[in-house]
Amino acid sequence: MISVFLPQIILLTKSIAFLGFVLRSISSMDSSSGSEFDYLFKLLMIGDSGVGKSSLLLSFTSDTFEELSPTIGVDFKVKHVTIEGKKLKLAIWDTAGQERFRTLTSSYYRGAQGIIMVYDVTRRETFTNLSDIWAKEIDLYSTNQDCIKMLVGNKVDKENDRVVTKKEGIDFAREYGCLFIECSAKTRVNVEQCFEELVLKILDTPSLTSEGSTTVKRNNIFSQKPPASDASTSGCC
Ligand SMILES: Nc1nc2c(ncn2[C@@H]2O[C@H](COP(=O)(O)OP(=O)(O)OP(=O)(O)O)[C@@H](O)[C@H]2O)c(=O)[nH]1
Ligand SMILES: [Mg+2]
Repeated sequence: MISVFLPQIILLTKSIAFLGFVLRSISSMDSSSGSEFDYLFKLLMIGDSGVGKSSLLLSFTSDTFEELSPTIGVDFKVKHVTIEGKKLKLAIWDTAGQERFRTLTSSYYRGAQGIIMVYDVTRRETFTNLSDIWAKEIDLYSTNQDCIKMLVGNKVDKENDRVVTKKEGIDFAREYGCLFIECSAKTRVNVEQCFEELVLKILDTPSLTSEGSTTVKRNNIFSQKPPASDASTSGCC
């Protein structure tokens, strides 16, 4: 009997551990950098497994590049930045690209002001899946009509293996109304620019920064509603 429920029990245990990790991350960030900020933005990273979402996030938040395991469910990091004199708290959700987590990750689109769609310039299917899968996911699950999308072609350090041209990226971004950048989590080329350009565009969009939007202004992240999917039952991490 127990063996029937064993996978659910494992997932529940992992979920509780993940929730604890999230709360610890948030509180440690707050205590180290102060809780003062002008805006809290929720950013979401999506794209096929292996395109480098977690590596980009690590590169951005910790200036490091290391071999990572595929993300299980979702991961979460906070980064404080000051842009154009505004103190910003970025809550960045890094989703798993593997299909088996799709129902779980779909609930994390809610309330995001920015969505980063990542593909691997050396793997064409990760590019074609942008229109086949990821743009459709955004249409279905994003709740912010004016949410800013950023298309990111990652792994440009592997120029010899490139199969998706820069022009194809630009054309896609134009068609889908996204910002666009090519970068490398490994060499850190354009990594900061990627997040900075996205945030600048969010700051430039009144509906995303005005009172009454889902942006939390001068407030604590604990007052923000958690994603619709309850991490304690979703099997994340
Ligand atoms: N050469 C190179 N390798 C990279 C780069 N970014 C990521 N990788 C490698 O690509 C592989 C996948 O990276 P991840 O960051 O785990 O990919 P992911 O998109 O988070 O994958 P999932 O969590 O499964 O969705 C790892 O072996 C990374 O070391 C990059 O810019 N250049
Ligand atoms: Mg990952």
